[in-house]
Amino acid sequence: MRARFGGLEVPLQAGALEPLPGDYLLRGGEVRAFPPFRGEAFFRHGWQSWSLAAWVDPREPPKPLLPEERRPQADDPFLLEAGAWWGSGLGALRAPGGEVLLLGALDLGARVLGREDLLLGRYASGEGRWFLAYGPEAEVFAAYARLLPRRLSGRPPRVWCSWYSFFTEIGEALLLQVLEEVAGLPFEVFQVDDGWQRALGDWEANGRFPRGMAFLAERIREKGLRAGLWLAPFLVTAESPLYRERPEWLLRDGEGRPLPAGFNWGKPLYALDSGNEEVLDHVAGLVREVRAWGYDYLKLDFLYAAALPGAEGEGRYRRAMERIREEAGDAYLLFCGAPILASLGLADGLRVGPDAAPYWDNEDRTLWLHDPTGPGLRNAIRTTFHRLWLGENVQVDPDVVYFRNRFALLREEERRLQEGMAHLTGFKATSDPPSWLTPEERERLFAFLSQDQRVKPLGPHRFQVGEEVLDYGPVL
Ligand code: 9PG
Repeated sequence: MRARFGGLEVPLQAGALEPLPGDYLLRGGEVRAFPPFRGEAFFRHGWQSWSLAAWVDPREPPKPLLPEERRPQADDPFLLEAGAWWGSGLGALRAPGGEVLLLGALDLGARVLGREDLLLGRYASGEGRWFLAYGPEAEVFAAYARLLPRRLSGRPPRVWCSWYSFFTEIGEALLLQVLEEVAGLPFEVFQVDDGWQRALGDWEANGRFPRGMAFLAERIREKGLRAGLWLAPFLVTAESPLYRERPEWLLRDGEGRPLPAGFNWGKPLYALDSGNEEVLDHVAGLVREVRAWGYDYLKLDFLYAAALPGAEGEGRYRRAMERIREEAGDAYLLFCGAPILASLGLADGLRVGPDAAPYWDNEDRTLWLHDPTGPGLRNAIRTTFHRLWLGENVQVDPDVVYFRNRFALLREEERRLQEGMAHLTGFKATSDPPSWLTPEERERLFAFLSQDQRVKPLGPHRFQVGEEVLDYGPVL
């Protein structure tokens, strides 16, 4: 079997082959495409928001991400443990002339291996459809994206989020103060992040929110803002009351042990079994409750937990998220730590990279732990940049921009690149409390929120953004 793209012939192994206008549709549980050129770079697409998406050297095998405990929250563990370059859902090879051969799954649960001489696509179970295209990078990625689910409504929101300045150290008094400070800046959403809940799995206000979460939502709405709330609905730790009270709700491995879901907040993480109807009722009840409190912007985080152990769990994940989507009605749902392709059509907003941080890179983690998923602008920009092609399917969230110099180690060019990502995607957020800003910084935040800059591509990595030219090449 062969696919023909102008003068280029690509030998294939697949169950079936059908020409689409200009491209091809393949079928099969496993398909192979043998490029008639040596692939100079492989586009490896990480599984979820924080997982690496980048062009890599197919001749240099990936280094194992450390520590092992973090793998389940860094990527589909299979992709990290295979010892070769595997990606989630799609993969592409760049030809010496710069053209790109892309193999992308059209059904859930797919992985793609890339070598200089091969693209191999495999569904974790059963058969499925594949898209194959060759041509200029932007065109083949856009053609693939057109075949994926879409959900786009209105312009992306402008968000103040508590995480990147206060982390879990939030409370009612502090947030009411910031709420006063943000008046006069054109935000639309005031989003309370991690730190309000009693424990993972125990989604009631803790002692630092003495008047409860509905009270805070009312104060936010009085200011003309939408109230936003963070939840990690499928995550628990061994200290969560749910862990003891509902042991049958835990996702378990073949030997009956709770399946490791990562390590964070100094503790091992576990997942609720999203295939269990009672778990879905519980999560739907949670969404109903926070909506009744007055929150209509929900940041649903660590969602990969509902899809573990990896690609195998994507169908189960999607059914769970469909249930949440139904329950949430017209609330804005921002998915985070979320399997990317399995979230399309359900999420309003989707985080497409690692967390921003007020520094460029944590070099120990990059160098010794081979971990491109940790917080830092370098990691956030690199992976987000490689997912901008999803911008017609979902509002892509590049994470927050920093305007403050207080408690920050960023250079001017680094800030500008991150601010540029917000202009490229239209998704504008910050965690800066206005009282931490100098008058000039506040001016800049005001301009950021109130003016949409015109974006003009000047090359594959260069953009004119308003008056500035930004070059992302060196970061990628
Ligand atoms: C709250 C935070 C913020 C943030 C989210 C998410 O890989 N990790 O260990 C890892 C931990 C936390 C994390 C991202 C990755 O942050 O992205 O915006 O909501 O949770 O705890």
